Amino acid sequence: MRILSFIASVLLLLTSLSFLHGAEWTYSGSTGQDYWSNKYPYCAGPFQSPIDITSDLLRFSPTLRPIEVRNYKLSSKEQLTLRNDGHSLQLSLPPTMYVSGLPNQFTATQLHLHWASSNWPTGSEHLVDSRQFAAELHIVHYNSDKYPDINTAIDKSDGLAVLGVLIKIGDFNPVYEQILRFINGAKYKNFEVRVPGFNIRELLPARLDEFYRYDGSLTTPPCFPSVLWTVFRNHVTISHQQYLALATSLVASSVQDPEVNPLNNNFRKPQPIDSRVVLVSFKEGRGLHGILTVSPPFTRKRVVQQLLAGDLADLADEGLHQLLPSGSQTLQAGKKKDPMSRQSVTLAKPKQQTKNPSLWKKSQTNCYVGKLGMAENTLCYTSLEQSISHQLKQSHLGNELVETLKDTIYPELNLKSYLDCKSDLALSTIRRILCRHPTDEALELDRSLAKALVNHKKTSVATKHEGSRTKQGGLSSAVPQKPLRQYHPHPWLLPMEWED
Ligand code: 3TV
Ligand code: ZN
Repeated sequence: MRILSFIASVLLLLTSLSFLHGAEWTYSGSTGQDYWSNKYPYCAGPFQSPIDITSDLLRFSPTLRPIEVRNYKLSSKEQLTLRNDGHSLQLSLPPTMYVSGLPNQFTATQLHLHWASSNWPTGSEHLVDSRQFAAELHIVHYNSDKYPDINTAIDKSDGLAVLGVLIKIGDFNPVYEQILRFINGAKYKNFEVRVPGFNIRELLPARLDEFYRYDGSLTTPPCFPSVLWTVFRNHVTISHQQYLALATSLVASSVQDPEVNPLNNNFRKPQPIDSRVVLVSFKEGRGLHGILTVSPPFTRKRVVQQLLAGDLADLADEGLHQLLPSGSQTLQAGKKKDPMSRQSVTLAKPKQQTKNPSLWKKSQTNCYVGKLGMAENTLCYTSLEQSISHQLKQSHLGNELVETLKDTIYPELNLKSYLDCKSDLALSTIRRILCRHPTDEALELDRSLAKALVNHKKTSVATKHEGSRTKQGGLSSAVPQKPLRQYHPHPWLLPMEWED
């Protein structure tokens, strides 16, 4: 008897110690999102989610295939598990459900929700034109062509695909009620309740062919950049009462925990865009100004080829603007006919660095992060450049190597990334390529770009190594009067033979 009561006391002590230790991570307080990267370095890395989907990031892509959901209509005989995991309300999904219309087949594993509080119904993770919605549904899938299960896929660059549905408060939603009516059975952390199957398709908006697509991450720790995001353009509604049920019924702590924390405000704030673009499957603007078409691959290639070959007169007349990012800052033209005078230009925003760049790996859709790979895949340039430069500076390898990388590898990575519609082309890359052609045209083009970079310098606080700086720190022209050193073009920078 004594032994039993001793064991019981030890167990009790251990349980209370786990309370003292507290949750691994939370959305606010000392383990809140600002501190996630202390334990989960990817959370401060590149290509994080969610993002604010603003119109300057959008590129229409006619090649995006509509999402097709398969076996989403579940029989009511099928039993699903609704669980409070302390961070969200999660519903398990059977492996018969999958999506196609993506680069691989992705099998469903779970869905969950993000929301805010009862008095402030703005808890979506993705924002559209800086507008936050009441809540957001995520249906998580893993790449079942390549990986046997979610646990294997979760940290792989092409591992996950999440469908995001923006939720507004409006009409009562009978399909969301299929979940919400069981919410009280999942009141405390780790509580779960059985839910009969229903038609999961009806949780989604009617149109599955209109969406935003970008490469991102888990929005929760460990924040792996392994998610191909599809956020549907059209929202769904739930009633105010349904929203209140979500915002007020759940507790983030376990039933034994003396501290009772409401489970709400479980949304991550928008993350830096990191030179990414957001592809859109639809063209008509709905108050979205300036959805820019991705120039056809052929045009992109031709213009890049002209730039590499130094065919700059034509480029100045009609082509260079097609390389440039679009958006808020306007490039001032040189004296001659200026292709940029009618264009707006968005300049890359400052990037974050991960605490542990050595952990980086090939990111979601063909973007390599923190690792130089001679793969034919697109390499995401800006964050890569920053992480490598940062690492080299830390390891005292000196500027020479950084400069060589800037001259050779980074421009190539940026071009590849741009040609694959994953990012805009950094102005500094165009200027570095112009450097190779010390002609009048190059000089003139470069002056316009220099102005753009000056503006960029003024607005950017963190991108210290971007652009060409003199030793005194002033901005120099990218086109030297005489080449500073003999230039042997890297083979990658020779005019390419394009396949179409
Ligand atoms: F895979 C997930 C997500 F994509 C998971 S599973 C567990 C991660 C350790 C998750 F909890 C999520 F919240 C997301 S999300 O990026 O869709 N929010
Ligand atoms: Zn989520």
